[in-house]
Amino acid sequence: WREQIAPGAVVMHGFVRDHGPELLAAVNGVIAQVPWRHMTTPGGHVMSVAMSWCGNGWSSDSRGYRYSERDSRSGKRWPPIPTILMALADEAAQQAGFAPFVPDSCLMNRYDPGSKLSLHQDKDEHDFGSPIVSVSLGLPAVFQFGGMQRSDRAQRIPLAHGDVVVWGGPSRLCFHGIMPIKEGYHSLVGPHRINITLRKAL
Ligand code: MD5
Ligand code: FE
Repeated sequence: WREQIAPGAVVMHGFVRDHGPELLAAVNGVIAQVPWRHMTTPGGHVMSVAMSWCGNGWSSDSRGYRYSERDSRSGKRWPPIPTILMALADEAAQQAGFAPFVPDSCLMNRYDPGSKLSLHQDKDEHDFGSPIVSVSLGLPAVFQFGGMQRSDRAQRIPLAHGDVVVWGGPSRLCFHGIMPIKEGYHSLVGPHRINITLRKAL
């Protein structure tokens, strides 16, 4: 079922529940080329979440966060976004009421038990008019969904394997985070939660 949790924010429960194996195969294809890595924040902290990406890639260093077409070390483009993810992003965005969506960037987050993502805003994309489509696989999570101010009270939204959330309109710039993941094992994904976000970044 579908749940609107704020203007522009739609949770599509179980939207990709039947496509786990294909989605995981797409993730593993990217991981083979861009192995999971723990990034250091501009503040010098190593993140508990491991990341990989395709399309326009993500990087974080002492100068801040940036998207780029190429791996600055090898000079090569990051791998392309798998077709199944392009199709899913467009389908979910349109069903949530947004215009056809052609993402150019795909960030993948792997959470092991105990990993968390602190409250933050996504504001490094150049285009805030496009939504972000987020896909949850594997272990469940509790999503914190706040307001435009860090201090705004956050709702707690459970996210399960196969859930898709479309974040657009006024919700696009809300503070959000992921509570520490509980110990567990998912039959397809193992002892992890994987989140895939599709974005128009550049
Ligand atoms: C996750 N990832 O579950 C989340 C899903 C990230 C990140 O937060 O930055 O990689 S995306 C959730 C999201 C995106 C854009 C806006 C809002 C939430 N929001 O307004 O709440 O790994
Ligand atoms: Fe985020």
